[in-house]
Amino acid sequence: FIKYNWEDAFLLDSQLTDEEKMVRETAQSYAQEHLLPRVIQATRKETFDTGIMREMGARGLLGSTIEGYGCAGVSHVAYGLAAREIERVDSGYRSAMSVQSSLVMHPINEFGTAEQKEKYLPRLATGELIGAFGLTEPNHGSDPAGMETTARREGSVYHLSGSKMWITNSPVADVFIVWAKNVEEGGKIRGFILERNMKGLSTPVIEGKMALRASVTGMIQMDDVEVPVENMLPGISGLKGPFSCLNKARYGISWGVLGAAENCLEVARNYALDRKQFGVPLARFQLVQAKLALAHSEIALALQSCLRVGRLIDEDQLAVEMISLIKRNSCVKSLEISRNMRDILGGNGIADEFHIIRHLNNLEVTNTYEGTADIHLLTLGRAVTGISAFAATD
Ligand code: TGC
Ligand code: FAD
Repeated sequence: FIKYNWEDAFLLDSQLTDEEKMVRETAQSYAQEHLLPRVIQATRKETFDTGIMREMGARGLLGSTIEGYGCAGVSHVAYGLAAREIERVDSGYRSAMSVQSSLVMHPINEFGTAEQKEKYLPRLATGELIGAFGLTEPNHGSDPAGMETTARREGSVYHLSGSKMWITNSPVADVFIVWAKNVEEGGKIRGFILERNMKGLSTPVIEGKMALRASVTGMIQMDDVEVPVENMLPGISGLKGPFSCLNKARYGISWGVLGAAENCLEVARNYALDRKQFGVPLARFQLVQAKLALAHSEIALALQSCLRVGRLIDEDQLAVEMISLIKRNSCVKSLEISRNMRDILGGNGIADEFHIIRHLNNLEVTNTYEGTADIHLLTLGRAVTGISAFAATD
């Protein structure tokens, strides 16, 4: 037998290529040296430093799975490993990377024209341009099929009207991928590329979030915004468009939240070894060990599942339900882990200098965005039974 390494239970390291390890190390050193020192103040003040996008771009972390246009062209496993390292510091920073990579660059790369790709991808890859993705609306979150935003063509422009809610990066974005119902196609959903300077577009900040405070969130309000016809994404129509982007982003979240959970475990373990009560370290108590051992087990199992799905994506063998399975599992387990690790710190567990309470609050959001835990459960329920239970009329 080999000696058990609790920090790498199933020898994940040995299943990675040299390139994947290199990407992980790049993301890890960037996150620890440049993001960690900023995160407490950013969270207290609810600010997002847009320079972070250029810093990520300089390290090849934006649109990293895309070939060409200045992107790194690495595997999906490498992308997942990078998400894990960034989110080890904060889910909000991983959000910024995910949105840019999976929700803005990916649809342009997959569904855009050659001109759209040339125009936007190189500058999104460096972080010179910041992107946002508008699907959710005030009246339609889990059911985007009901969206009310419309696009109405008149000559060489589409007129877009409607509003998008809870949009990561929208107040600081230069480019917006907005999904709207095209009136001339009987309400078929289409994707449009909007730019900051378009008349009728505004992006108010949503203030007072008690989670993901190091990420900026806002609305996209469109009051008859004129969008040139060449800014429509021609390669996709219907909900498949936004959902294809979500597959990628949800996959990244599945890895990312485990980084946050690992950080909670690391902090709680160190604390339990140092802190004494009843004359012995907290780590001596069976109830504390149980919490640490369970957290460790769930993280190890979840990492293997993410690795497996990443390999299947790279082999073109993905079924979308696999993403629902790992997105929900990683998010639900990480949230539970963060709660249990916070408990081990007692009163100190609510102090931001120990990081866990910030992760815990962030993990409430990761459980909700990109499809709530229950929506993914229903997706799996549909796969198991063949019966859709999303709507009362299903
Ligand atoms: P349904 O009838 O199941 O499907 C409609 C069409 O879409 C296709 N499809 C998919 N295609 C690709 N990938 C997937 N995962 C797909 N899921 C479905 C499907 O084949 C069908 O195509 P077609 O050609 O037959 O028309 O759709 P439904 O209306 O019944 O909805 C199902 C449901 C509830 C699962 C879906 O609406 C859903 O996933 N709701 C959750 C909404 C959501 O995730 N919103 C995320 C907003 S973006 C965000 O949160 C970003 S956070 C960013 C950050 O900061 O990190
Ligand atoms: P609702 O859909 O109203 O759901 C409320 C509750 O009802 C949930 O518990 C849900 O599980 C439950 N529920 C709903 N339908 C069913 C059902 N059929 N059966 C059982 N239970 C059900 N969106 C974007 O488009 N772009 C972004 O960049 C983005 N960033 C975000 C950033 C943050 C910080 C947050 C909080 C959200 C962001 N979102 C974004 C929106 C996010 O995707 C939605 O919040 C999410 O999809 C849930 O929608 P909702 O908030 O409208 O909740």
